[in-house]
Amino acid sequence: MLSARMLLCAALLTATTRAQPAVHRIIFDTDFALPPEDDGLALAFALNSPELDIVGITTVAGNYNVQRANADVLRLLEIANRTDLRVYGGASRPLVHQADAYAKTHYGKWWSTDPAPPPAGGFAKITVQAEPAADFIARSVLSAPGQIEILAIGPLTNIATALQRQPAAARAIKRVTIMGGAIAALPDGAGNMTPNAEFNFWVDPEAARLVLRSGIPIVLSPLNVSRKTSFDKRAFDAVVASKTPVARMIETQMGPRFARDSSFHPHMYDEVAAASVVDPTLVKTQPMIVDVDDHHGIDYGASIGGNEPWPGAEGAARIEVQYDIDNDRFMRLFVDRVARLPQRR
Ligand SMILES: [Ca+2]
Repeated sequence: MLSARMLLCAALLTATTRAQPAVHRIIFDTDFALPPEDDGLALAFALNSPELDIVGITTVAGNYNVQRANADVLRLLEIANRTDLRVYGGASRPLVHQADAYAKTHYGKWWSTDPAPPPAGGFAKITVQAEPAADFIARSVLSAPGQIEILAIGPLTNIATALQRQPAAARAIKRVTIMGGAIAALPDGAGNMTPNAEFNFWVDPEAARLVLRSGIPIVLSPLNVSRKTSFDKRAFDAVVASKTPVARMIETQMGPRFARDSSFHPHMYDEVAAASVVDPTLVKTQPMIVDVDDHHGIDYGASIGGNEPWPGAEGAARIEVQYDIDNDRFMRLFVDRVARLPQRR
């Protein structure tokens, strides 16, 4: 029979456990570039969020090529004194998508073969791991089934490649939170690369379709919710005032832009996806069937979401789609976290 003292101890232990934030073991999959790119701000946020245990960072071509993603992310880890984290170089090209004249004259340098320019402060001394990103993803999730999530904030090439090489990985991944897509059936659902296609999905439509159809539990953070947010001068000033090494880098990278135009207020994309893992109550989601058009026609890369199955979407999966955000609370959390001094774990 349990004594009163033992029951009290058990109650205290339960209360202590409840007070701790839930820790998410995540792989941070990114078409990285330093701020003003959103991946840079999202990683600055993630590094200072005790709810996130980053088990590895994987890079992919998207905003720029993978050489630049590697150089910039390694540099941010040095600035943030987080060289304990490992970076795995990923896909330099989408699964199928070939760069054409449209790709080369519109946003994105995923197709470029240029060497990476030196990031702010010069190239980092640390380097990427020898293991390719897709192999790291598959190995990690298969060695800890049901425990590891992926925060996917670039084209989904690495995850799709991991699933092609190791199909069993789909059942081992706990969840993927994706910044990608735009849902026309919800408000603010236009594309930003073509009239209907969002950039990450458009760069690698075949990968996006494969991952969305994989059966992995997925939360989608589409353009619809990004368009309700912005990183304005007030938020910038609050981050800069902390004078941490990361804040000084953000000031160097973004200060001239805000100095030219104090009304500059870029939307927040990857930052929303990251914050929604830390605090899911920041966003509202609804279940929808979402699929991606991989026909090389006028809607290549467009995501389509519906409440019920429709012809052509056979095999598409029902996922959680973010459609609204408490922007004031999100911004408070974002600024608070980015302005902290990074801590090694
Ligand atoms: Ca990104």
